[in-house]
Amino acid sequence: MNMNTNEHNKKAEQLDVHSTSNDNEKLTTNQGLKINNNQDSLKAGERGPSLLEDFILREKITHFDHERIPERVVHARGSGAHGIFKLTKSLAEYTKAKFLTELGKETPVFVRFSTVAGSKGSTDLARDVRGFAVKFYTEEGNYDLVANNMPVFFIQDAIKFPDLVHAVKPEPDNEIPQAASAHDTFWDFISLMPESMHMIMWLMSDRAIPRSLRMMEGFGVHSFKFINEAGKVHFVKFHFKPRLGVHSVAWSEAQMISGVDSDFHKRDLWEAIENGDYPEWDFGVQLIPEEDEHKFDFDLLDPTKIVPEEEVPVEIVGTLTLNRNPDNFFAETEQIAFHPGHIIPGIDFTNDPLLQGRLFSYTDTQLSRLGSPNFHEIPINRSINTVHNNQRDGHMRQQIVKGKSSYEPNSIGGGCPFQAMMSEGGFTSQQERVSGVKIRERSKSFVDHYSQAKLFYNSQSAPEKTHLQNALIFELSKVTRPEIRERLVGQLAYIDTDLAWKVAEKLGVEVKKLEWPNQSLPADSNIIELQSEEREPHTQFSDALSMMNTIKNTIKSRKIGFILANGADGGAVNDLKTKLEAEGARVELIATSVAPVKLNDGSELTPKHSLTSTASVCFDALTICPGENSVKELMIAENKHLVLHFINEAYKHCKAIYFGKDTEVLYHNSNVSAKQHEDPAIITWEDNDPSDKFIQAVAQHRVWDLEKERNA
Ligand code: HDE
Repeated sequence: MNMNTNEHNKKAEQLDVHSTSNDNEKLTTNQGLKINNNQDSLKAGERGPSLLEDFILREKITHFDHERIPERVVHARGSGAHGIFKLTKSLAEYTKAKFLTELGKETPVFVRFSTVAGSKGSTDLARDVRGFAVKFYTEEGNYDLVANNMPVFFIQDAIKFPDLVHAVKPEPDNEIPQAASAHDTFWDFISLMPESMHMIMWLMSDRAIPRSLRMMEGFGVHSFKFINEAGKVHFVKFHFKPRLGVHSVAWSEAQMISGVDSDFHKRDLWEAIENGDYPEWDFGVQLIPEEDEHKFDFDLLDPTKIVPEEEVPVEIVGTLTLNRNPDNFFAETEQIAFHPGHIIPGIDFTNDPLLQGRLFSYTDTQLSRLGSPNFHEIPINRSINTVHNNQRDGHMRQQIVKGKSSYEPNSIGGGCPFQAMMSEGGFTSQQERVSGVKIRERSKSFVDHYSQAKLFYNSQSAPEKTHLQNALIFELSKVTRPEIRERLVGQLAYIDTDLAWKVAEKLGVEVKKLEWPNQSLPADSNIIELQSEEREPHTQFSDALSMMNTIKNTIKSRKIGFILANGADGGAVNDLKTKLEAEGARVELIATSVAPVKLNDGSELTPKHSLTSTASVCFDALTICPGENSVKELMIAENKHLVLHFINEAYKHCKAIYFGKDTEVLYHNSNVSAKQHEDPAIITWEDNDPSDKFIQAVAQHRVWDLEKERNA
């Protein structure tokens, strides 16, 4: 454990009590008995049957037999890290939650990122929503902000969640496909659920294939409530904005990464933290006074809507930093149990019907996943505020509660534990006036499913629109039933005609704006109730929705591949490497094998990769290192096609490439030389200040604007 980052960190101290190390220890059974032979079972004679008496064998095998627990029903694949939340602006005017009011206060956190649809062992690069779940270990108890990297959701009511998840998961007869939405059942459901169209725009955008978990936003999705000391209420939307900007990979790249390194995101997060490149996010809030609840052209309780930043700006109030990897994946990342219902005084729920359903689901699911109502006692889940109540017993109880009384009121226990008054931090729910008839219906204020889908689509840059169209074409081409494709195109026609036409053309279907009730559905289908109004959004265009407008001023933690061979120019290679590393980039050497490479100054470098053990898709940018002999070796028959493939693929994926001195022959043999356009991300031996230009190009992430030209 890195002690520097955990000084005075109450959660880390608490976890330490439960941590152990096997260093310099003798092997024992679970009963603490030292084991003398861990190689052979106890047998009746050397070649005889094993004996039932062998308690060491029995204990070992029995534990092994039971070492799997059910994976999460959704969000099964995850990566987690410890960190700190620091408050940079007090929110005392809006909430009494102490971790949000005491300026400069540091609160320990654990964050778990996840994909949604795939199983625990599935690829990181699936086109999917990403979970962004944050547990704040506050002094008032655990506060969980169980967020996603997209600010809206597919459905408006929790009762549709099992349908949504069944539709996106592998199909029930053959369990195909894994971690993919590109199949009939998903698009069948979506094509019949107009309320999902805004979320579909996000899911088909590049947000669904992040470059890194460190380069994506987090959103609380629902409106929550803040309550201050005086009882005044504000609606609040939560945001995490990554300091490295919001960046993605290309879809064709994502598919390749899934083959080359399906742990790409998990590895990236782990390595960044090990390298001291601590991921950071600005934490922000959008605040809306209670009395302004109805001032918007959508319902604040509708989780398929954003509050455009142009209408309510995001105020940055804190910093989230991840600074320590878990010591044990299972004990921490797997056993952590989040719940949007874990709140603290000063924060409350709204009547968003999706949120209301979540409030039931999360504890319930832990009971089957972690197996006992005592899951709060697992070290990673423990509150740093001590727990005192009359709940008792159950599987795997850890706490030894002293005393005779386990009920309240009591006199035997002196009345303890006592209820806390509000002034002592006792939680009270907001006193909200509620009245209504019991009714199973959707509010009319929720019946606008296309206007914010339009807002999102219209706010995208040209390359982003192309990616989104191509994603829809990819997904729907995998759908086998023409009526589903057609129905979905019929929904797109409500968002943007050009989009609908472009997709329809590639699917061989007609653009027919869907009419409700849909003719292809049984006459008594209640789907008519979900019919949408056609409205223009109040805000027509939002800069915050396009990744083109993200932060592009840093190359910190970008992975730059240096391709080289024996004879590379030692001085030049080391100079560039030093310069890039000074800017925070990570340089990794790629050679013809992983054997040490001799540079022209007699020094040696050991490459991390060979041309066959990695691929261009694992890097943000490439340098083809200078040095005549190095280039000669790269150009011999067995290496040439590998190097050129590396360069051509990076070029196709719009990455920055720097061709050093002496590398003309590689440049001319690659597709790069065919370029007929100005390309700021191709830097050659002819450029002035090439390293500065290269740094600028890497900071831009990709030249998506030149994608057509680079793929011509
Ligand atoms: Fe979840 N969700 N969810 N969800 N969710 C779970 O809880 C559920 C929703 C989210 O890293 C489960 O412990 C329902 C929205 C994240 O451990 C389960 C509904 C958002 C994670 C569950 C939703 C989320 C989960 C599965 C609709 C974004 C991973 C395992 C009513 C704001 C947490 C578990 C982690 C996990 C239910 C909708 C985010 C089954 C019923 C909206 C990040 O309880």
